[in-house]
Amino acid sequence: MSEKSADNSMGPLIDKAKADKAEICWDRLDEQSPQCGFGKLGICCRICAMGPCRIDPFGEEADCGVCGATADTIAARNFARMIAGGAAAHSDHGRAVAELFIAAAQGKAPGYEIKDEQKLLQVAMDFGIPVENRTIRDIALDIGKTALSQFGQQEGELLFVKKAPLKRQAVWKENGVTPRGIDREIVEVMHRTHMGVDQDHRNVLLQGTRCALADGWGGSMIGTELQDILFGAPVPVIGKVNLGVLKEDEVNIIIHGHEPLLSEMIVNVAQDKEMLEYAKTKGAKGINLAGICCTANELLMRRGIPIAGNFLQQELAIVTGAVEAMVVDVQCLMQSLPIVAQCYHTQIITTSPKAKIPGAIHIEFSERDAPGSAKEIVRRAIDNFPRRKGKPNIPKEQMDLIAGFSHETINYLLGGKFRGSYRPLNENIINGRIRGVAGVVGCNNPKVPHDELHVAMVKELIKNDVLVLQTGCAAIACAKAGLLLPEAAKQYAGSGLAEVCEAVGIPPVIHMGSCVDNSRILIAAAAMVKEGGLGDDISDLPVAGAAPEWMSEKAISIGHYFVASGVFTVFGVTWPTLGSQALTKTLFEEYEQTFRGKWAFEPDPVKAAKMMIEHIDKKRKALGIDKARERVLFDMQKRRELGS
Ligand code: SF4
Ligand code: MSK
Repeated sequence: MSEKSADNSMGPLIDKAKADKAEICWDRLDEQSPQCGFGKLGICCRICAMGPCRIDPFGEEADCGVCGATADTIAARNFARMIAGGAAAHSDHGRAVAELFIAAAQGKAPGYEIKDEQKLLQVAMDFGIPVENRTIRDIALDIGKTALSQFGQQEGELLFVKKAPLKRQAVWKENGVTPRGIDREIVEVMHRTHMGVDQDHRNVLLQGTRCALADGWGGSMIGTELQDILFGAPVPVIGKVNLGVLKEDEVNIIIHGHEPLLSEMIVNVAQDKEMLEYAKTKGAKGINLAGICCTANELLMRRGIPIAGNFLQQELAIVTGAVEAMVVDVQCLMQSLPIVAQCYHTQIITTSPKAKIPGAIHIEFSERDAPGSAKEIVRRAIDNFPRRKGKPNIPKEQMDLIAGFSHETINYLLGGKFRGSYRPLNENIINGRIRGVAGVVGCNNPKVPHDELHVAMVKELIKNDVLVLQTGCAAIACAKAGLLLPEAAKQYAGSGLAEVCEAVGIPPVIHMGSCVDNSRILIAAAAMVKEGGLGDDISDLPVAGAAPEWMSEKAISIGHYFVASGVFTVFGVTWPTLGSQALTKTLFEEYEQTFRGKWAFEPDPVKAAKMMIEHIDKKRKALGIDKARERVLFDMQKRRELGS
């Protein structure tokens, strides 16, 4: 095992990259080290030309910027801007889905259609759109237009806010953070963090909070719900994960990024007989698609497409020498991809007008002719197959996993088709077989050993009977370690959780999708509250959240909307407000009073898991169900009840 990664496929490829003189992110991290201490602590500011300014964390030199801004103000502005960046990324993804959705409903997007009518009717109900005696297309058009209007809405409340428990909605109202419109909240963060505007760190953070909520209960939720209608709500699917899914004798196309809009079409085209025949003329036995990052999660869940890897594997996939084309859309794309690709034969193809990279080929996705763009891309990849430089070096590592647990699936799996409900989950939490639920999500970061923290944290949680929900690169990390299989329950989970997993036939670690799909976790939490028996707010639930290897602004936005929704959330690696004691206290302590959720920072994943378990136990005690857990005994009668 390499010190850089817990994944055995990585060490030899990192060595190969060195031998091939392909510079990868760990080399660049070395070149960047030591990194700026002021930046790490969140107390440097360059938002006006009187600066850049930096605050001495020890109070010996400058204690404010040229304009008088203190460390608290600067750190709060930086933190709020991180939220705005993350919320913008998720929400602009949601907007792109809404736009495609409208075009599909109008019949102007060839190749796309409404796949999930049941979910369409559900979302129509959420939006208050009439459905009686109307065609699916008419309803869809209204849904698309209503969703799109949420971005530019100026007053009132976002429609999905109503999906939160009433008590949670009241907390938001009391604190003046109910999101009005998605774009409005992002713009207001940018305004209030401009030089010389909001200079009270608590007030800056409140707007950051409203912006994060506009992401979780707005932009991200719109992205998830509309993608489900357009491409089908995920159902459990068996898949494969890790670089071993690449095939030596086939054309390998990697799809990387976040928006599944074009890649859904690439999946169709790659299965086309004409394309398969064409691939054969170039000496390939077939066309093999595999994903990286969240586009991978989207395509695995809905189409069973294998996952080649997570964030830190994007460059190494190219280093295998087996990838004919890497097709990227938006977010988490390293600018180095075309440079690494120069050492091999891989073509990097950008597809979004919002994300071009020097050195890449640009084939723009247009909803008016998505099959055309997809064909051009697949053809290019096939043409590139004979240009491989020698025998590829594909690692043997690959693992099976089960993915595709949407809120709807969990409901069905737990309650059955005719009595779909979260009742069995709540009951098993109340009787103590399941101690609590944890969301472990987020990225990789080369500052910490790749995947190691995810796996260590999740193992500690399931060992202690905590059911784990995952999205993003965290889900991919644990899938590679074999934790997303039902068998993992027996091997790694505590006896209570293992019993439940065995009875229901689920893994102890549940894959719920991509980064925007963290909104599914919000909906699951709201459903647990609605089911009853576990309090009347998300903050009453024995649940916790974490991102042990985070790196992106999106992770901060996600973490903050979980905290503002009442969830204790702990991040690893580094924490961006440590230069301001006051702001850190607001996030780590005061938010527990106001929002009944709070942040914590703990780089050790096992210690962080223990903090989550402690929090879960505190909530169990407050609910009066801590005794039930002590009494759990798994006699034959109990086993029978569990299986019934
Ligand atoms: Fe410096 Fe204030 Fe300008 Fe920031 S806004 S760069 S702290 S003068
Ligand atoms: S892809 S945001 S590295 S999870 Fe969603 Fe992975 Fe983080 Fe990107």
